Amino acid sequence: GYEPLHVGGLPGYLAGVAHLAARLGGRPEDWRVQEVSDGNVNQVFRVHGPDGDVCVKQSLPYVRLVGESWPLTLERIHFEHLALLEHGRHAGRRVPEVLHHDARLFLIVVECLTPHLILREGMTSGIRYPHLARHLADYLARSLFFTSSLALPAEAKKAGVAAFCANTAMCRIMEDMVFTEPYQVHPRNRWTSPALDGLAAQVREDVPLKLAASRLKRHYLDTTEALLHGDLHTGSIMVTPEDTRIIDQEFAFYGPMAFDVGSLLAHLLLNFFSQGGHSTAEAPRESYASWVLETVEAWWSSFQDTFLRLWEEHGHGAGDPSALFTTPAGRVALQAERRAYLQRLWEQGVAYAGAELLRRIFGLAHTLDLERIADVDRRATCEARCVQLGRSLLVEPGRYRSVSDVTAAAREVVAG
Ligand code: SR1
Ligand code: MG
Repeated sequence: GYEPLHVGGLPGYLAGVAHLAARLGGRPEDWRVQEVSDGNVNQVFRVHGPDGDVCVKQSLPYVRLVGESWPLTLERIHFEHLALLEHGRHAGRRVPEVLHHDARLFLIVVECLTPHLILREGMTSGIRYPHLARHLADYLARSLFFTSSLALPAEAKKAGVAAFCANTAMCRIMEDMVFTEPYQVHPRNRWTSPALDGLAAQVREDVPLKLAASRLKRHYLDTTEALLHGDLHTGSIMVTPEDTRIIDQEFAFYGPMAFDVGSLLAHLLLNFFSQGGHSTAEAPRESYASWVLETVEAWWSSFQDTFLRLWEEHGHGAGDPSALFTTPAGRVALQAERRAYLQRLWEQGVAYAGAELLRRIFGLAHTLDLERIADVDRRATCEARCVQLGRSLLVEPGRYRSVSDVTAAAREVVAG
């Protein structure tokens, strides 16, 4: 019964779902449908009616970025639906409200986020978001903590792992594109300009780098710590100056918390490095670039505070050790253990951030922060900076004990 929907067919479909028709108001002929597909894999439409609007997202049987030559299973929308519900329970309005799920057509309908922009667009245009760091920290801490064994009984945690274990096609994309393809000659790889040919070749010959990437791939494959977003970059976040919403959960699965941490860190750094390419004498970007790094620091600091508070208040899961530490000395040991947990998460996140930075330069999926830099040489300079820091983060994450170690290194890379 599956068929991909088109602009012309959507009003007829939505008219058959009473609560969506009521939300839109008026008659189907009055509804305006716009295709707004922006991500790499699915198709997305906004539908506007006289009384309201909705957003329709549907799986295609292939990767949209590439086309029918790269077939992809349709099930990803079910995992996105499940993840939206689960993360919505913990992070509330940081994720969009689900209005409808159609298992036959492999589609979901969610609230339309208006007047939100994709964060990557906003940051590439130099817009500041004063609440971004706190909102991202809150979303990430809640979505990870409440789906982990720190909060859940063993049975519930294992049921969660089982519910998402079949999102294998999407995990396979990441396994290949993040941890493997950038380190070999591969037909999907591409980069901006011949100026990067030498760096790409160095990456393929770099034994410590390839060992670090392959170890991280095993960590990604073998860890079921929490329900991840699974593709948490600035293109999966929609914002206004007041609001922050996390979208595009089609890669959701139980994996290492550090994968989400590292992905977000990488894309904030990538935007920082792109600012040099957008800077002009009339509109310099130094101050904006500093804001980006301040946001990184504020985000991680707020994440730690929130995660520790959640652990203190809701740490009743099978993996929480607090019942063993009831004496005053025990409480001190427990606090140290919690800080060590976050330190390990940070350093693993640093390594994942390194892998993400590298694959966004040499792999198939690039980002508009860098692609919008019109001058190819300036762009290649920014990209080489991503590679320089990315390699160091991936090979020597232990050098970056704190978030300020990373932001200082990013500044040093730019200063040369
Ligand atoms: C086929 S392109 C897939 C990439 O786009 C998504 O945003 C993910 O990052 C994935 O690696
Ligand atoms: Mg996406």
